[in-house]
Amino acid sequence: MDASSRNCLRSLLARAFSLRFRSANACFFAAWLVSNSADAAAPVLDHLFPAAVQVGTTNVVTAVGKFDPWPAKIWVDAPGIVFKAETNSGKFSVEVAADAPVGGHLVRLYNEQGVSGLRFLVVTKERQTEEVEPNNEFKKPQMIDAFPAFINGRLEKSGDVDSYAVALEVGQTLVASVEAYTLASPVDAVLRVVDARGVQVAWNHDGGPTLDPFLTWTAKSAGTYVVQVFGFGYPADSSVNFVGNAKCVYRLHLSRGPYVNHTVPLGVPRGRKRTLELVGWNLPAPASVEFDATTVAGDRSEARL
Ligand SMILES: [Ca+2]
Ligand SMILES: [Ca+2]
Repeated sequence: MDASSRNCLRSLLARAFSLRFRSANACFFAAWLVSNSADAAAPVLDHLFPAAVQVGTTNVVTAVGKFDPWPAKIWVDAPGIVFKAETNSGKFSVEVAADAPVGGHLVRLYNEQGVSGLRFLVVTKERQTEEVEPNNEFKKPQMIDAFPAFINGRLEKSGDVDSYAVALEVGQTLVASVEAYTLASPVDAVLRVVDARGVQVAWNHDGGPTLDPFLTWTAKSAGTYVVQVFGFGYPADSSVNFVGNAKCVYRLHLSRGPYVNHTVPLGVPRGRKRTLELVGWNLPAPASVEFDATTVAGDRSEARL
C-alpha cells in the first residue's frame, strides 16, 4: 500500500464512524419531511458502485437505492467530481478531474422532498479494475495481471464468492485487504487464499481496527493462487449464509511488490533528519529511507521506494 492509499484508508476510517451518525440525522430529517407531505419520496441511496474512481477519468457509476422521480439531484463534498444523470434510473456518468482531491468523499442525493443518507465515493490516483462475473469457483477465477491491483467488486447475490487469480514466485509475499465495513457496506467480509487444488493456505476475517480482513502469505512454491472474497451480513443476524445483494460493494487491494506496514521509529521531530527503518513485505534488505523533517511544510510527506 503506498502513502496515498494509506492516507485514503485512514480518511475512510475516520469518516466511516461519522457517516453512521450523519446518516441517522439525514434519516431523521428525511422522515420529518416525509411526515409533512403525503406524496413525499425522498431519494434513498444505499450505495454507489463502483465505490472508487481514478482521477482524470470518466466512469459509469450506479447508484443503488430508490429514486422517484428520476433524475435526483446530487451533492458531493468536493469540487472536480461531476455527476451527470443518464436516462436510466440510478445511472450516472461521473467525470473526475485530474486535480480532484484524492480520498474518500461523501455523496448524497436530494430532491424537493428530502435528502438521502451519505455514502462514499473514493477518488484515487491508482488505476481501477472492475470485478467480472462469473468468478464464483476457484477453478474459474478472474485473472489479475497488473499489480498493485485495486478491484471494485460486489457480493451481488446470496452465496456469492468472488475469486481472483494471482501468480506468485517462490518467496514472494501476497498482501491482500478488503474495504467493505469501512465503506459502510452491509457485509462482514472474509478473505482466503487457496492453491491450484483448492486447498486453503491462508485466511483472515478481521484484520485490524475494523471488521475488514487483511492477510499476508508467502508462497513456498511458484504457482497461481486464488484469492477469494465472501462475507456475512452486517449487522449480524441468525443467518449463517454468505451474504449478497446490490448493496454489498467492496474494494479488494492486492500487492505482491514492496509494501510498507510501518517505520521504526514511528515519528521524526520537526526540524530533524532521521533514518527510518521500513517494516513490511517484499522490501529490499536493508530497507530504510532518509527522512528530512527540516523541509516538511505541512503535516504530511510522501516518500517512494
Ligand atoms: Ca461478485
Ligand atoms: Ca462471484
